[in-house]
Amino acid sequence: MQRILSAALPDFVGQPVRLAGWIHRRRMLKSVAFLILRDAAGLAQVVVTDPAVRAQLEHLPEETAVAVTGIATAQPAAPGGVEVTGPTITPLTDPAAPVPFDLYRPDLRANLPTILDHAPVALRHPKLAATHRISAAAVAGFRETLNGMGFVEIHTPKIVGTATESGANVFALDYFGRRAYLAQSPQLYKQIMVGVFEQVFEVGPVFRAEPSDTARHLTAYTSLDAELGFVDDHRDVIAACHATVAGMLAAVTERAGSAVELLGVRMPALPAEPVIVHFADALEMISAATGRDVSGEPDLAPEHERWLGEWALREHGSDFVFVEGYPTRHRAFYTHPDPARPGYSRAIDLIFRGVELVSGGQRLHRYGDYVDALAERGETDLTPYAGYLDAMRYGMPPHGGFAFGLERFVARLLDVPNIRQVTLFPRDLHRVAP
Ligand code: AMO
Repeated sequence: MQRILSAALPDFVGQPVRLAGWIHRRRMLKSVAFLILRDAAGLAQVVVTDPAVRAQLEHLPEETAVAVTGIATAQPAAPGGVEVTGPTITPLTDPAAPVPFDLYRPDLRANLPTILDHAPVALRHPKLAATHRISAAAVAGFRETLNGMGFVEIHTPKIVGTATESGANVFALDYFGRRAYLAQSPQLYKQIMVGVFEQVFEVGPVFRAEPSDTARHLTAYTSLDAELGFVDDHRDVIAACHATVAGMLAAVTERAGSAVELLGVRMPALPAEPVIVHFADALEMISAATGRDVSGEPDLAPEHERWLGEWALREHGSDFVFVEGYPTRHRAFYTHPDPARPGYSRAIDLIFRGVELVSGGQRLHRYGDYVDALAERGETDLTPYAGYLDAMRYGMPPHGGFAFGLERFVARLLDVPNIRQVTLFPRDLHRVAP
């Protein structure tokens, strides 16, 4: 008999069915036993009255993978209004070892290190699984939106010869006796590929040797990158990024609606027009509001980002705010300065609920400007950048782009305090397993 998923049971009332999944919970009552079966689509109730099947169930602990055949029977009290009666149970593997927590409870009652240590089984909890369904929907939305706008998906090397973001937090590796690095971002390659396709995007892992133990940093995360050519300035980048956020949120609602409901996710407010504030104005507002002069600061501190997040919600009804015009010398070498405001750049960040979610901006595109920008940062040996700079020598249009941290996006969306709570198998200062 063909297997069906639990969600399809209502279509088979009165007929024999075959389900397969995990034993989510057993409830052994006096005259009857209930087996709650969990599969990819949800839960199904199986009613056991036959003493022999009941005796078999006694020896099949929670999480054992089984197949169940029986009759789909209408039962208003069961999930989906249908249960399975008269079952035969076939174990599909050995009885499961005791699980360190009860996966059938509405919430996983264990602390974060225990959950992460036991991730392979903890992730089966419906709420943890729902978190990652939302993550998958967000990625699907990223892809759909950019594909719809004519961007081409690319896949760039993760083993690279040069650091892209800064020399400090890069993992070095021994590459057949030579020094190589794990890619901190696809930055240089996505820019090069603008010279081929005009508009590109990539979804992939990136690596940061972050020595700090914070609730929003990982040493490996999923970067959602985009880059587009023939821009007028960074405002075109903001428009593309804003449309992408809208597409990601729509995809989460459409593709992961039941996960959103199960987790009680408060979907964020995103106005039709992006809220944009200049870096200098942001510092001025923060100084005025807090009574502490922060006007000379090179960057936004986490508490400043929090303040801006609250301001955007209060003043503009938006959970998102773009900050433009960060000081040039504190951004990466490829940052395009703002010709109208010396010292300031066309770099942007997007703050989501008070935390930086996206970085990006317009890039330099003339070869000579790169030589100068690298020299200003003490990099006079251009050999490591040779391939990249070739793209600039052979006619690169004005361009720009942006990158999201996927885990940051999901953490803010779900309003959880620690990024590790929404990361499948987090990597940090202390953790490389499981
Ligand atoms: P940046 O280094 O700011 O920019 O990274 C972009 C976004 O990635 C996320 N992020 C992280 N998430 C988890 N753990 C980390 N250690 C971590 N570091 C960064 C954040 C951040 O906003 N090449 C540029 C992007 C561009 O200009 O297109 C870059 O990588 O959400």
